[in-house]
Amino acid sequence: MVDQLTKVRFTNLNKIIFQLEKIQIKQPNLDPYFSKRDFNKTKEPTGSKKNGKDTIFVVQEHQSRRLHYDLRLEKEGVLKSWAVPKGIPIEPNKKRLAVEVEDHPFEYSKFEGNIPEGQYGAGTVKIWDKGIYKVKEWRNDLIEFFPKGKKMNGKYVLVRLKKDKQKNWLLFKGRD
Ligand SMILES: [Mn+2]
Repeated sequence: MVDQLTKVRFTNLNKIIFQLEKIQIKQPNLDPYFSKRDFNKTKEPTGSKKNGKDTIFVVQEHQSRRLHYDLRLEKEGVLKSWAVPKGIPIEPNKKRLAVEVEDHPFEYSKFEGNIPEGQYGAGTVKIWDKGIYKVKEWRNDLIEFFPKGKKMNGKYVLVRLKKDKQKNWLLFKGRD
């Protein structure tokens, strides 16, 4: 016989499991990265070994079907990534669409080269800028960060567009 107290305990346990599942979903997850690629064919990195203490960023110029620039910010052992079709704004107040894409392994920050025809993102990848960065704020819908690169320098802001698909953000350079 299930008494009232047991029922309450089960309900609470389910709530806790639900919360844990939600937390897990928020953890960086490289499954989408691995599932999109055939590593017998592409030389893209599979490793996530971090070297150095600083938190790094990279922008990769990716000439695939359409030229775009991939902005990647290291967070919790992986690279949070956005594809920026029109490139990284260098001057304040120029807003650029940045489409959130799958997390990439840390070692992708060093990748340059060719992705073979027929593979996901086929084309060439070149590092456009890289360096370290500091975060002022990282929320679900707003990221304020300060990259120190050769081209990307000073205050930058990413804002998630709510009306759109949740993957669309705006990237702009703030006034320092
Ligand atoms: Mn890309």
